[in-house]
Amino acid sequence: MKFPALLLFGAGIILIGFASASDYKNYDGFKILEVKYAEPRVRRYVQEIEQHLGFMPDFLGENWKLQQAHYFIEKDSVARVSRQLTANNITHRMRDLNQNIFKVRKRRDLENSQVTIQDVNYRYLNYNEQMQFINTVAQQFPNTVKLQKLGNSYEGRSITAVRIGDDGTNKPIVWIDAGIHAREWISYNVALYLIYTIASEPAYRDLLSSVQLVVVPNTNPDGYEYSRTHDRMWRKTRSRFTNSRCGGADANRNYPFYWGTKGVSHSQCSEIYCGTRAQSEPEVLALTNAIQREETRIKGYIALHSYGQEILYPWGHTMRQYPSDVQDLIQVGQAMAAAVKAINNTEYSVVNSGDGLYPAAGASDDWAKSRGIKFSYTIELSPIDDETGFTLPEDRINQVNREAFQAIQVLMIEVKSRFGIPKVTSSASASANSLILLKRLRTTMSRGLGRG
Ligand code: 0X9
Ligand code: ZN
Repeated sequence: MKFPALLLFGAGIILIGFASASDYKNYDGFKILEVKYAEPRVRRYVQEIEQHLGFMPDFLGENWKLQQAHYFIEKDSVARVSRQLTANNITHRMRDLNQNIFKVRKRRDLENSQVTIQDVNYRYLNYNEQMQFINTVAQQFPNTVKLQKLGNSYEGRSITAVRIGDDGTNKPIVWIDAGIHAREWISYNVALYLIYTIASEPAYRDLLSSVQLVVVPNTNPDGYEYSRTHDRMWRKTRSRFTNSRCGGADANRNYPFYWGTKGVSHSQCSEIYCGTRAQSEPEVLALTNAIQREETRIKGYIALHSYGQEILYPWGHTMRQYPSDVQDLIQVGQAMAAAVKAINNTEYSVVNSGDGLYPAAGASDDWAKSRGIKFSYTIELSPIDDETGFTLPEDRINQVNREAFQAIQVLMIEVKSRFGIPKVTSSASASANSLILLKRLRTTMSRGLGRG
């Protein structure tokens, strides 16, 4: 750690420093490849980039407003990739990395002090802090919040689900999970903010009386810790394989639906390595087992990822194939996007995950849909641009938390109105509140549809 400084912050003393390049894996010479795909010819090229380059470059995200795709190119491949693109008449830029993403503010772990919602809104937390936070929330709201262990990660960390509004009845469930990709840090904060807000604010009690929420705030704890301490760009799990110099599998290629087919790699060193077999990753096995145990009740599913500001709906394992109820998925997706926009004008685009820049099989959203979960999505959170990418500055966390919360609330309201068991509420104000929420949903939905 370089330039440590002792600062007084609130009641506690916090050590702040900056991770120096030597703390993290060195990415000197690596570039961000930016391809503008507005032209149909270039878009087709980008969709088939693997065949053209002979390998699948590490996709970072896309800026759909500027119609740019971003890839992370290894130092030794930069010249060759650039030559190939030029030979194919593909205009592109090889940009330097924003070194700020490697200068993540590191604080002394606050294990002995309480992690608060302020922390969730203004800084990235380590895994222990995340777990400490959900424990505190469970203690604070014992009637509303229960913790459930789903299993262990490869390195033995607990994968914990937070069940909110589980009163033993058969209410429909909305399931949210976060951070299957280790480097997509904002997703963890969004999940923790959701847990706290739904559990603590009386305004959501009525919603919770009809819909249960299950949130898994960290589905890849090993990968996340590794990304925090060793390699900022780490995406996969941390499984080790004998006789291989590379470890980890892309857990979002490891689900048992069209496993190992398109948009995956069978090479252990690839960022999109799909694992030795479907559910080879203990994290994926724990998640799929848990979901399957109550799949008939789960009506909504969202996997939180970053970045790109997109609400993706199935199918994503191939192109131009949609579930029979795709119109419902689009309609609710647009209602979610409209609710986000209403907060601060941030735009999310609702698109099919396979028709975008690349189909990818073995992802959680497709698998959830294949198990009969009607509203299944992947949300690529902010930012939209690659300038900060996976390291969204900490002062922007709060806004993304609030925006994503709106989207999830819309899904919960939709699940309530379609699948909720009608009941007479004891409190008049609770039902009035629910009516307001439903009315808001209808308005946002009609606005969303207007966007076309
Ligand atoms: O590629 C992924 O796993 C997701 N994008 S990310 O940049 N966060 O890695 C998108 C998954 C979309 N869903 C399917 N293709 N099924
Ligand atoms: Zn992701």
